[in-house]
Amino acid sequence: MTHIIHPGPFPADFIFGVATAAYQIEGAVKEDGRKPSIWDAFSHVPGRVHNGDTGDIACDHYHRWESDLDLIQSMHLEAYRFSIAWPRVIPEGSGAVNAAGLAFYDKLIDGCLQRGLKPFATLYHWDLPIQLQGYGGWTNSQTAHAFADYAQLIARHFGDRLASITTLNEPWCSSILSYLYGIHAPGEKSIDATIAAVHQQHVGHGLAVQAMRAETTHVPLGIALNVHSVYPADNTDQNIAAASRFFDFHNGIFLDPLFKGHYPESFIDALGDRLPTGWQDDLSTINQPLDFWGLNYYTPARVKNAADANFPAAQQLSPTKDCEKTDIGWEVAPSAFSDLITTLYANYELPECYITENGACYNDEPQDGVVADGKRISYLSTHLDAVFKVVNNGLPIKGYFAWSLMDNFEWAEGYRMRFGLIHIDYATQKRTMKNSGHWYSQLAENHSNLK
Ligand code: IFM
Repeated sequence: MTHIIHPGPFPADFIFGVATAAYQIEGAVKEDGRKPSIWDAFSHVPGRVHNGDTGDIACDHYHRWESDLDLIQSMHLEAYRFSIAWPRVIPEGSGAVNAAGLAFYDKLIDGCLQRGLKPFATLYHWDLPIQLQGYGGWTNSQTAHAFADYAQLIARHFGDRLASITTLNEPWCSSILSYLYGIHAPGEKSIDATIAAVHQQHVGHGLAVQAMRAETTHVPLGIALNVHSVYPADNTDQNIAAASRFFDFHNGIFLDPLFKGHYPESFIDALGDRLPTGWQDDLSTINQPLDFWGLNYYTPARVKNAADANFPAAQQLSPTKDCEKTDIGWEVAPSAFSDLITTLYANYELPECYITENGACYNDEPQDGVVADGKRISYLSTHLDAVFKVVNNGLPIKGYFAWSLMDNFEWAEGYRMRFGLIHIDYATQKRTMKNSGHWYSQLAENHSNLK
């Protein structure tokens, strides 16, 4: 169903941008001293990624960054959110710094500034240096400390030129999806490893914020969370209780320690004995004041009670046959987006927010040079309208980053799932602006005329 509306006008200081992540676009995985990350290893294991796809070449952005930045500039956008590949700048995770890695991001950041784009950097979008996985990856507190050292280096080297630094992107994915469901690298399926990873990522975030604040007071610091908007499958007491547990276990275990300084009681009751020894002493490190937080939203979770579900006795349902879905099978529900933001601000003391990711997978291909992706325009316009509504209600949402600038390596789905505003022909690396890209550019241009 195509339904296009014209959201806004947004406040003049609202920022429109696009987002990407290093492993999904850069390629050049063996160049200039970069060493492997867990995703290099994982994607090369047969059966882990659809079609055996890897990020070896991806969008070849490492070599095409200048023309890619030109494209963003041509879209009248104000900001570019990208991630820094930890294994490019500290190839073994800790220890020796790779000057060529820093030089790449020097060029990228300066290239943004020269084009009037605010650089929003993310430190960790899942490409953990593989050396650290050898010691247990995020299950080991050593990784949290290595992350803080890496963060300090980035703040020292780039801090005065960055518009913001996000510590972790979607720690739910790099713990639960990666250590419990085994879908993302490193592909484990262990409840103990999951809980250790959740906790050590929190510690890494807290230590990183402290280390970066010691380097610079200038750059705003935050974290990006993919908080689920959770609905019970129906109004039975059992399913309402399941939805509440699901919220605690999938959202609360991230939001509560970060913004309230403790884990949800239900989580501690059920699984607290599996947290690393001395976890209580880490809570004040985790609960750092932040300048902003990022919300990544795509789709709601509808859940029902299921006694045999491993985590946490609640089961997420697949979207029903008749509901509107994107090509990856995710339900389209813009009202869940505004409900979620409203609920979160009612229940947590949250700082200013950027929508650090929102977008849709539609796999339209070019025909005569045109990608007619009307469904993506519909998705973006209705979701931006949801953001506009909460901004109008006085909630401090300061900007919106469409996911994604261009089609890219969609993790376990490989290249078959396309989220870009720009189409990539992977055989030739030709970029084609989709109709959604033109639509978003127009929106950004109209907005920039307000300034
Ligand atoms: O592509 C991912 C991104 O890396 C993290 N957030 C969700 C996107 C779509 O699945």
